[in-house]
Amino acid sequence: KYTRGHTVGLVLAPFSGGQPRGGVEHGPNQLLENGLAKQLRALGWTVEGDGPDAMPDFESLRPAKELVHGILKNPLFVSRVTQKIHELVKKTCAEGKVALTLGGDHSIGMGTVSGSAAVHDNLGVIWVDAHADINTADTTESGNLHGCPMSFVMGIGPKVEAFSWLKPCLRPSRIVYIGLRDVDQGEKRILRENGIKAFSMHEVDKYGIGRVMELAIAHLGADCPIHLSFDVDALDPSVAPATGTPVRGGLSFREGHYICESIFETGRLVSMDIMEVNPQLGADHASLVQTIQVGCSLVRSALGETLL
Ligand code: 5AB
Ligand code: MN
Ligand code: MN
Ligand code: MN
Repeated sequence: KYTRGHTVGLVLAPFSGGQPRGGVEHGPNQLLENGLAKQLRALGWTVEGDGPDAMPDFESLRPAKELVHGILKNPLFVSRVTQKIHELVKKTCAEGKVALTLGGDHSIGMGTVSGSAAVHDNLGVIWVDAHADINTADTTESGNLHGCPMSFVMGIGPKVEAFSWLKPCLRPSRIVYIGLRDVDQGEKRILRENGIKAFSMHEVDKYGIGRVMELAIAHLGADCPIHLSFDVDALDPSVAPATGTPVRGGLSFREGHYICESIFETGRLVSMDIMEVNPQLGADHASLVQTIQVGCSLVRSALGETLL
């Protein structure tokens, strides 16, 4: 069912409220403009959700008055948007389609992971990122919710009133990280205390990406559905420069694609995010084009392009 010849349901998430930099809300539009839907059709997929009026306008969900919870920025706005994304991903998955969410900032992951987990029992999440995105309302030093989605879907840390709709839906053993290299002290403690599997860049260097993917997939188990959340800042900034929080020493072009190919090979990719493409960042037009093209090409690899 999750192989070429079946259906991809696009979920467009033009949202930047989980972090302070403008531009990331144009990610979905730019990925589509670059021909993503057409490219996936060329691979044999039926693609839905890229019609002329498909782009949602989340501005209407911006609350007149925000709730206050410590230093968290826009909690109610992020909550409303991610709840909407949750419903869309859940519906798409329930219809047996691969839910492909185009971000937008990574706070959207609250909606995509919870939406997919609502349909797929025993979901395993592969989170490819320079960052662990597992801060709680207590540990975050920035207050940016794109650094928090994992703790929110796990239900760890203090309850945040705005997010009462979001029920804990992901156990620590169902998570594998790849590409980490900028993890906050509080996050390191959370990873350690919960025994969460993480292949940082150190392990990628040590074992090579081939072995890392064998271990990652083995950790999740031989027959679980898989959600891939790919933050383009996992890639080295020389490969994906147009993103809000670049960190040097990242995945190479091939390592990023190898991750996607390995997950496609399992035949168990049920949902995917491509996040944090910010067309307004990067030094020049060329870095923008490069980043958008690499985003499209990661998705194509996850949906079967590079395997013969
Ligand atoms: B991204 C940081 N840990 O919490 C924080 O880009 C960075 O979705 C978060 O991975 C980066 O603000 C969030 C310092
Ligand atoms: Mn992220
Ligand atoms: Mn990141
Ligand atoms: Mn980022």
